[in-house]
Amino acid sequence: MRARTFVGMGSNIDQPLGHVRDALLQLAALPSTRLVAESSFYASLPVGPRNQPDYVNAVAELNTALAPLVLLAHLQRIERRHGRVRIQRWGRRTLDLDLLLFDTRIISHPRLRVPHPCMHLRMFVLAPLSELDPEVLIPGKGKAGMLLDRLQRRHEPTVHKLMPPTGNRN
Ligand code: ROI
Repeated sequence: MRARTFVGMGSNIDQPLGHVRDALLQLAALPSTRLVAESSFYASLPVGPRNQPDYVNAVAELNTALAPLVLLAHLQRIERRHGRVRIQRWGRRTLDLDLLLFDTRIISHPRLRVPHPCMHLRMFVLAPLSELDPEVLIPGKGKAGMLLDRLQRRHEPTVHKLMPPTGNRN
């Protein structure tokens, strides 16, 4: 069985756009997986400590035959290839890949929680996700587009579109 999954990407050091672009190519090359769509690239203010550079964020839609924990292991391997080191909790990073959604499954495992906790509260996730599919359901929370509208009515915008997708789809 194949699953529709969404992966969030974020980077804020060491040429962030380059990290996110490369990550898209590496996602497209995963076994038993197709890169179905990629969002625009967004610039976003840091959530968490403010004394760090702005982020570049994007979301990729994948269609995969991999199991969630296998996909997670691939994402972590890609992060390591980008020299991912945790300098500080909630601090700057070369590349962060988050498994946001896996069909409409709710996964609660010591190494993986899906939907990604807090994704429904973060404009840097909801803006690119809604661009791909505003109707996509975040189980237990609602549709991405509706959640983004709600956030935008209550808060100043913290994200803006930087550039359109690169067209890596296969
Ligand atoms: N803030 C933004 N804007 N984008 C991110 O990808 C991001 N990732 C994180 C924390 C540190 C929570 N803040 C972020 O992990």
